[in-house]
Amino acid sequence: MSPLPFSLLLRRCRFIDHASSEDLVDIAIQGGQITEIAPQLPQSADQEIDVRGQLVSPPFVESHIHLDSALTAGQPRWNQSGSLFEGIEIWRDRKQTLTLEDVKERAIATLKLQASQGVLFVRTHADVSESTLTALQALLEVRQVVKDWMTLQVVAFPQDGIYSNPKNDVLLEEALARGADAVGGIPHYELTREDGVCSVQRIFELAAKYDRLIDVHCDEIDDDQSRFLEVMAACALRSDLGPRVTASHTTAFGSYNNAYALKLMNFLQRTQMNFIANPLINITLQGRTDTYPKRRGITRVKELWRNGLNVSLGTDCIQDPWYSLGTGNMLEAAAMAVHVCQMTGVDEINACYDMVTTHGAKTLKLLDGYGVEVGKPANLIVLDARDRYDAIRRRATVRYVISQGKLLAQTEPPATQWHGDEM
Ligand code: 17E
Ligand code: FE2
Repeated sequence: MSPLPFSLLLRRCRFIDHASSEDLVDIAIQGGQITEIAPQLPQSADQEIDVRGQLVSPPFVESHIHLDSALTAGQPRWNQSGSLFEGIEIWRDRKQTLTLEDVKERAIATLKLQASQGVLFVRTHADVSESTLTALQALLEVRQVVKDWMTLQVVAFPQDGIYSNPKNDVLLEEALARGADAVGGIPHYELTREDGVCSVQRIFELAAKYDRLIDVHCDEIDDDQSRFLEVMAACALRSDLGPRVTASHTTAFGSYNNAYALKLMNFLQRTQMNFIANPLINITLQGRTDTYPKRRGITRVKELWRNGLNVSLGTDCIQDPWYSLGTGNMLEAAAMAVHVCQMTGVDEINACYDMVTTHGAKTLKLLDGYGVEVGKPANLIVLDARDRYDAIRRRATVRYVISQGKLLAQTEPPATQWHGDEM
């Protein structure tokens, strides 16, 4: 009896875990799963792709983006100061005109842009401090629409604070009842420090009540006195929820004095919580009130990573009130982290690649659903690169994107024709 053909066979793959080896493998896919990985598989398949020694990696994970505001830059006006707070004010005006169609169209266009560049897992924030909950409802619907090619998580994010308006607490809870995957918050933007502390406690209470993950915009400010991360750490320790908790941005950590930062780092290690840095955005939003020397305004990525904490990187924005640029390419975020966090050693560059793949998967709790291994769902990408370092250095093109066993997108790398003199 002849062996069953596979639905998809990738020939001559360079496996990311041993990219330096010259041994190439074939990867066989059937029924949406990876069924075999071995050199020169003798069987045939419905579709075969010769990868010609290019790098096979698990897909990119976008652990932090705001899909509700993506592709709105300039509406109703441009951010002149470049600050976070002007961005929040512009968005407050823009969000009055949201419709389900408007949010869904922009979110799906952004997800396609990211998927075509190898992103198959996304965590988006949805602003729930808006009385109709349009952004949240639209993104919950998008989660369903894209589920056959993209896994989307939605965080209920009260952009204006939980206590700035008495309705916001009710809206946040309603968002969880409707099915948001995680509870968010913004303690540094609450009216008082006490409100900020209460907001963190409320987020943990809601996460326990609805059994959801936590992802808080925490201390996204250059104020060295903004210390809500310690409150998150205390709540994580007391609730034992640590691995289900994420602190996003935490840029004030870059401004804390070293004595405090050292003490805090020890507490954080005990929590096992996750961190997300958004280097493209925070290198532009922060430091705006400094003259010179001007702070970088990014959290202590290298130190968190060296201390064994899980750190991933997000894009945060694509053409919105906070950032008018953006391509959705995770290698751009990784390359910016290499520069801004001075992670230029080869092991550090490789770690920045892991921060947009495996570390993001850990933050999103993808668990056994992620990774290029026999028995796992067939989600993988092929990059025009030799290894992780090469991929980041050249912002390598993602040649093929395989999602749930099927070829989803394919891109040719740019090719130059040299017309000058031969030398
Ligand atoms: N909202 C916020 O509070 N911080 C950000 N970086 C963005 C939106 C993009
Ligand atoms: Fe954000």
